[in-house]
Amino acid sequence: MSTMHVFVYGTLKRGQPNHHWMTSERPEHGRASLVGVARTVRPFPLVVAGPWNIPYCVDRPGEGHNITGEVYRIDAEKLRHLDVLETYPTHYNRRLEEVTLLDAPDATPLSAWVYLWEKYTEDHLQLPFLENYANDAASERRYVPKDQRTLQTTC
Ligand code: PCA
Repeated sequence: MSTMHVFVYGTLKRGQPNHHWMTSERPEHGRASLVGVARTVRPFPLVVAGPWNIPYCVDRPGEGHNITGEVYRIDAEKLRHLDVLETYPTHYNRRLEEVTLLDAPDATPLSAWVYLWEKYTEDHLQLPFLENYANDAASERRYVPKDQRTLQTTC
């Protein structure tokens, strides 16, 4: 069976609101196993944006920070399952990016799928650039789960 890596930096991380998409083991949802905490080799702007406070890794490599997230080994079914959540390719795009495991900083970087945001505007680039996303209770920008998005908006 072919496996690959995905690097998650937002709501799919452990302790975040969509992590159950990683751990679901229904056969049609595929399989994922945690490899470790990692950081992107290239910096990116990581922002929380829009009416639902969604974390976005903006597709402008070279700006922002080396982003901290988690790498998982996944099968093709899990990638298809995550694509449903992320509405790939109409909402997010995804690309293979190099990431370094924090506990193996001298090892060859891994190539991992990352969901990237190409549809940014100048407004996105005015937001604070994060290094490590967390949807914590104290945040003013609480993530609104997909099934709670009743707000109609033109954003
Ligand atoms: N989910 C994906 C992309 C942003 C998000 O919230 C992730 O965690 O990497």
